[in-house]
This record gives sequence, structure tokens and C-alpha cells, in this order.
Amino acid sequence: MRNRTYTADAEPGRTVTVAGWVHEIRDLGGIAFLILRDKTGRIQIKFEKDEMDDELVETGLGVHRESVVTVTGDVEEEPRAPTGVEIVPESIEVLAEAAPDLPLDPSGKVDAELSTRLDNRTLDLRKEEVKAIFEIRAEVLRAVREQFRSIGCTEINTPKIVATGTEGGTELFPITYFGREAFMNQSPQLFKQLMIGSGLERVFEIGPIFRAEEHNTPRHLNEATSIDFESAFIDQREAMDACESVVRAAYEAVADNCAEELETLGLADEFEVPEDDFPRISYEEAIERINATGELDEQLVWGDDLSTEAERALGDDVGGHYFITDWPSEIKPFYIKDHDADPQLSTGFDMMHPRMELVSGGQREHRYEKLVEGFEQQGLDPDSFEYYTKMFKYGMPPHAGWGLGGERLVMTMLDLPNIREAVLFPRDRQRLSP
Ligand code: AMO
Repeated sequence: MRNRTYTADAEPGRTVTVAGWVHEIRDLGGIAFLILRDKTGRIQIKFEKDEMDDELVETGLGVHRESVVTVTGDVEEEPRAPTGVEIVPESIEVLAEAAPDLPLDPSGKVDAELSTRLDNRTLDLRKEEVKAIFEIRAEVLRAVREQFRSIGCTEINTPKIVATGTEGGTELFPITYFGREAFMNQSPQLFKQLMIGSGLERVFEIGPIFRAEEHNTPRHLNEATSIDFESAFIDQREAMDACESVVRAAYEAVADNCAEELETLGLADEFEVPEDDFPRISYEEAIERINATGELDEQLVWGDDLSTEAERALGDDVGGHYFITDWPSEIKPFYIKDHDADPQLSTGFDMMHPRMELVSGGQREHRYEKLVEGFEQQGLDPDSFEYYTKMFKYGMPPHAGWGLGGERLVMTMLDLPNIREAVLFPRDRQRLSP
């Protein structure tokens, strides 16, 4: 629509055509109002029944809520209108009539269960506070991309249909690929590492990862968005620096550019950009601190993975984003390098929000012999990863990187109770459509 004006730009003294959804109709007798909503806000359309053409009044007030209309008319100042202006209509056209029985009330007056909302996501996204989440998500991704570019990364896109898994066999989704077994990729891990030996050296990818997670939890998805980083000639410490800079850039961009959305979500006062450096706590210190909180029924011992309760206890203790470094080698994947001085200790790290893990990463094993040894130790067949290991024979620099869960970043940033709130169309154990 070439001559369309957004409601936010409708200035008094002009004749405009606005387009959007019928948010509400308020009939007070001699006078009635249609509230029209578009992506920028709402505007009041005034109908003075006695002074207007009957057909115009009938069309404007007879239309069902959430129908799509265009209205042409003069914009006038009106202090009593919700936005201080209103439109006196000359013509109104119904472009798409909505059925009277809506499965979900987009005005938000009637609460709906999350599952009803997700079943009717299109209508759900007409709510300001739901739309705000996705405006912020878009800003986070924009800022993350910009930050990666500013530290010299090239954006890559790698295959999502693959021959092998990388993050543990039980979480794979098998598919049939022209009669052969294939899988949905769990992580761009091996592909991003292969780029390290290429001329690109420093890369990032934002794309889907697929995990056949056993559990339906508020923080797991079966299809998630992974924000991946990998760089040649850096160690795990420099990878952590990059991680911190990307997360901070996302927070800064939201603070700078999403004031309205934060206000809509009721977060305007409490939203904080993490200012201090994220503490780097070794795994050993982490288990000591967790045990010292007395929050767990059973004390942790060296070699244990951290349960949700353990993460929560430490998160409460630290109170902000932090890293856990130097994990036991045996609980980190084959591609993570061990410390040369102590092979029991790995260079793997996690970056945590007090509520949950956001990132895993580490320095990678770039030495061919050691890499193949690592496969065998973890019970994996190096032959099925030959396309990957082979390239380590032809000049693979030392390198490090990490993967950040995009939805978890948004979820923790906005204090959302469920990760599904941060995905348009979540995939979980029950949900395959829409
Ligand atoms: P990891 O498996 O820890 O590491 O995943 C990295 C981050 O991705 C997010 N994430 C998920 N988010 C929602 N639902 C899921 N099912 C899910 N699985 C993972 C988390 C997690 O911290 N290849 C390594 C990364 C690397 O070393 O570069 C990897 O995939 O926020």
C-alpha cells in the first residue's frame, strides 16, 4: 500500500490512510470508537452517528474484532483519545473479515494457557508484550552479528543434514537420505572447526541445531538456535573474552534500542547490562562452592557433572554471569583439548547465567594423533569422522570457540519463565505444528 501511514505517524492536520486490525469497538450511543492497531501502535477512529453517512457507520461498527481494515480520514487533535489524536473517517474498507469466535483474545483481557497461545501463535503475536519479545530477539541477533563482524569474523552457513552426530549419540534425530541413514545436525561443531584450517580463520554461524532431548523442560527445545564462534590462533581464554563481548553487545543493544519493548515487558527499571568482567571459576572451585552452600542433598565429588540444582546453587552464590573453566576431561567431548600439564583437566568451559548454562566452549584438539586417540577413548569410530580428521593432517592451526544458545540468551535476558516464549514455533516432544 503505497499511501499507507503508520498509526504512530498520523499527525493532526493531515488526511491519512491507516491500515491494521480492529482492536476494539466502543459504542457509547450517539458516538462510537473503533480502535485500529498496526505494528507501531493504535489509533482511535471516531464515529458521530448522526453526522455521518449511515453506510460508513455501519461498516465501521459492524465489523468483527481483529478484522483487517483500512481507514481514510482527517487526523485531529483529541486530548481524550488514548494517543492524543483521532481520525474522523471519510471511508473505510474491510480487507479481511475475522470470524467472531477467536481461539485466542489478542487484546490480552482473557488469559490463555501457553499451549493455546502456541497453537494460535499468529494471534498471540498481536499482543504487544509477545511482539516485544521477538523485536528484542531480532535486535539481539543483529547486535551479535555486528559484534562478530567487528572482531573479524566471517558469517558461515553449514549443512543441517549430516552423516554423524557430535554431541552424544542418544540425542540424534535420524532421517532417511535417499535410502541412507542420515541425521539432523546437533551442532555446527565439526564444520566450524574445518573452517579454521581454511583461509577464513575466524567464523561465526547463527543457525538451527536439533536435539532429540529426552526431557520436556522449560529450558530445552528440540530445535534451538545456536550462535557459534570459532577462531584460529586463540586459546580458551581469548575465546571467553570473545564470548563476553558478544553477550555484552547484545545487552547493550537492547538497552540502547529497545526501550519501548522493555517498558512493555515491565523491565524498564530492572534491565541491566552486565558491567563487570564475568568471573572465571574453575570446576574444582565450583564444586567446593556448591558443596559449601549446603543446598544439595549429596555432596559433589570431582568428576560429577553439575545438576540443575547444583547450577542454581552456584548461580545464586555468584549472582551474575560467570564462567566455569577447566572441566574434567572425561565429561567434555572429544574435540576439546586437555591441558598439556594435566590430561585429566580439559580446556573446556561453560558460561553461565545464574539461572542456567548459556554457552559451552573450549580450546580444540588440533593435533591429528591426539584427536584420533580422543575418538577412540570416547568409544567413537574415527573412520566415520574421516572427512573431519583428515583435514587435521594438512595444516590445522590451534583454535578455540564456543556455542551460545540463542533462546536461552533471550530467555534469561528477559526473565521469561519458559524457553518456548522466546521461539516463534517451538519444537518439543509434543509439538510438531504449527
Ligand atoms: P552444547 O551442547 O553445550 O555445546 O550447546 C551449546 C549451547 O546451546 C544451547 N543448547 C540448547 N538450548 C535449548 N535447547 C536445547 N536442547 C539445547 N541444547 C543446547 C545451550 C548450550 O549451552 N559444540 C558445542 C559448542 C562448542 O564447543 O563450540 C555444543 O554444541 O545454551
